[in-house]
Parts: sequence; C-alpha cells; structure tokens
Amino acid sequence: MTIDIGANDVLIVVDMQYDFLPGGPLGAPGADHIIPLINALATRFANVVLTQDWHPPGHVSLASSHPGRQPFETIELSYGPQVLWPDHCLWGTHGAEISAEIVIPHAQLIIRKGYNRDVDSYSGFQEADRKTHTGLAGYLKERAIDRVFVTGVATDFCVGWTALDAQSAGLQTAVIEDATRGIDTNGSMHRAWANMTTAGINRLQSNDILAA
Ligand code: VGL
Ligand code: ZN
Repeated sequence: MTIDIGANDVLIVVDMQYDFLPGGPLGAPGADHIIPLINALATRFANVVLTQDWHPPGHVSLASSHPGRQPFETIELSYGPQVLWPDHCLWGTHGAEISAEIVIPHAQLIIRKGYNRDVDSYSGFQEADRKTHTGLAGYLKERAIDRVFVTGVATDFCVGWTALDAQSAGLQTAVIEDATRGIDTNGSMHRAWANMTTAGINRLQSNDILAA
C-alpha cells in the first residue's frame, strides 16, 4: 500500500521527550530508533503537530504524589482508573523537552497536555476526565484537515489515546506502527492495539508513506 500525503493530512508526533527515551524514567525501549523515521516522515507532510506531556509538581499521575504508592500501580480517581507513573515530564525540566534530535522546523503547533494538576491526559485531544478538550480537534477542523497519522511514544498510552480520540472526532486516523514504541505494562500494548483495531484505526508502516 502506498499513500499520497496532501494538504488535508497531518502528522502528529506524540511526546518525543527525553523522559520517554531510553535512559529516561519512562523510557520506551527502542524509542531512540524511531527518531530518524519520524524526521523522514515529517518531510512528506505540510502539516505537523507535536504533543508534549507537561506536568506540574504534585501531578495526580505521579506515584510520588500518593504516599505509600508505587509506580505502575493503578488507583481509582474521580474520573476512573489511573496508572501511577514515576516522576516524568515535570514542566520546565530537561526531561520534559522534546528531543533535540527531532528536527521538524516546519511543525506548526505544540500541544501541551497534563498540565492540570488533578487530571491526567494521555490524549492530545481530551483529558482523562473525558470532558476537558485541548482544542486540537477545533484547530484541525479550522485548517480543513481530515486525515491524521500518529507517531511517537508511547504506543500503548499517549499514541493510542490520541489516535482513538482523533478517530472519534471524525478524522480518518492511522497509526504508523514502526514509528511508535510502547511502554507495555500489565498487558497495555495488546489492549491498546485491540482498542484501536475495534475503532477502525488503520495500522500502517512508514514505508507505506515513504515509498510513495
Ligand atoms: C505517557 C505515561 C504517562 C505517554 C505520558 O506519553 O505515553 N505515558 N504520561
Ligand atoms: Zn505523563
């Protein structure tokens, strides 16, 4: 399959920040290897949006905010289950910066998410309370963008939820599998792909675009 990319398509590059790269507190194995692929894909897109996980001190998703709790435990919050994470992507820190090896000077927009202390946000579209919107759907709509291609980390969290919400917003959505990497905790990778497949999200490889 080869796909021609045009003016109504967007590449979303999810959370390519130091804390999610190998060596970081939530490093996705192999995430450094997808950087050249993402840079190459980005040259094919006029429209590129980046997301950036961006948490205040004491954020509800951090195990360190819940005395006695350990990273990767799940707790129940008002909006549902929440996985507790090691400290990551604290705003203003080096770990929260997008890797300098991501070279996409024409990227139009960086959507920060997870900045409300009491609500997490895996998705670039909607926070975990499933009510608070980031504005990304409105931005894409105003720009007449109707196809979304998702890359980045983590496949099983922020990539997956971003793709599911894009598809729910009425955008035709694909995940470029070899340009993503996962964390895979407690079966999360299997679950994410099952949910994306059920939602009708396309599962592509970078060559489907780069070979065109
Ligand atoms: C992410 C866990 C916590 C992600 C963000 O980018 O997938 N995962 N915060
Ligand atoms: Zn986070």
